[in-house]
Amino acid sequence: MESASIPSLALPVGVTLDRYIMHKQSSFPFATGELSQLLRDIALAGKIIHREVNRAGLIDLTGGMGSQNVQGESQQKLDVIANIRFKRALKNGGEACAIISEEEEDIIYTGNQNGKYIVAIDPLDGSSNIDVNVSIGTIFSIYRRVTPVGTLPTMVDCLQSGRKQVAAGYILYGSSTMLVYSTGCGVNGFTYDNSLGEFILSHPDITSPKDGSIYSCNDGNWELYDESVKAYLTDCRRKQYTARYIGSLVGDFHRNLLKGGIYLYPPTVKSPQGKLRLLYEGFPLAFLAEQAGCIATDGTQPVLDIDPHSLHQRTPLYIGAPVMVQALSRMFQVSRSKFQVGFATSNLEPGGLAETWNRRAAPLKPET
Ligand code: AFP
Repeated sequence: MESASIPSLALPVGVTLDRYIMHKQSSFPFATGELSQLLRDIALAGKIIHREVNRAGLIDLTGGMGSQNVQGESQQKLDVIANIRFKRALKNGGEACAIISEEEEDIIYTGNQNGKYIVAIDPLDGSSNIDVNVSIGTIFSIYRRVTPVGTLPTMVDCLQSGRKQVAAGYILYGSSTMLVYSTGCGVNGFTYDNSLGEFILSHPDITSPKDGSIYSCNDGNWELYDESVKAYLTDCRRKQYTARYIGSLVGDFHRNLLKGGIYLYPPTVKSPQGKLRLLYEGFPLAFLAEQAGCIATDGTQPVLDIDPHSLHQRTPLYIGAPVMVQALSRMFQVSRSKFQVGFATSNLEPGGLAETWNRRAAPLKPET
């Protein structure tokens, strides 16, 4: 029998991701294990990216490719590598019939027409931070296909409501590598143990604080923000909240999830629909946020209620602690009622309503 002092000499390692996934699967009597396998495929690719990210500076993996992705953003070598790694893992796994990736314009057919699932993925988000050793991440979202198994998946499978996600998560390559995911029954976080090569449950049942004092946005865009966003941010400054912004959505979201805060990426005149992508940034993070007790809105409606109409659709994103997001939403409401028109992001386009409001709101010039 172990004496009372022995366990402290050999502390238990904890629950591995694999065991956790299997355990969760056993609580669904009709589960086939395919979603579990899909999550394990993603975790495996994540381990490989972890390895590449960690030695990037040593084996010439930093820097740009000299090419652009479908968004017109310059591709980093690791963007391309991560895309290949995830595609390969998902194709070889066999559970996914199609992939939507930030790096590719069209639906990627895996060749597994019997696969039940669709995966939307940003293989490496925040990649402009790679060269300077700042946190980056992978974001993923999983849907069950709606067209019959055995046929070629279509746009109908790929453009489903965010509420139809069966799982979503991210891998954060930061001071440690973490995988955080939800299948709709809470959010759990696993930290990668390099020596074991395993993700270990470190953050069970993540619940985010209801309120917070961190706000995260690109202050350099201030002049391009709508008046209600400026009013909210001014209030954050007045309250002496803490400004924190990495420029890696996963890192910014993760910090605020754990500590309590709000992340804002509003539409600007430059990006009238917002900069972030709905399918592989907005939807998965909104799914996790709601699961952890947070709110995600585009300024008019919950992000998960947005109707997707294209693979690389963009969205404004305000996400985080409910008290903070509600305070911001009140500012939007005031602004809407002031102008007595519905607020839509298309209104920010040149010639759109916002431009008209601004013209109307400008101080009247003397007649003569
Ligand atoms: P990259 O992957 O091209 O670096 O884009 C990352 C991102 O979409 C998101 O992760 C950041 O929050 C956001 O862009 C930062 O963008 P700004 O530089 O416009 O603040």
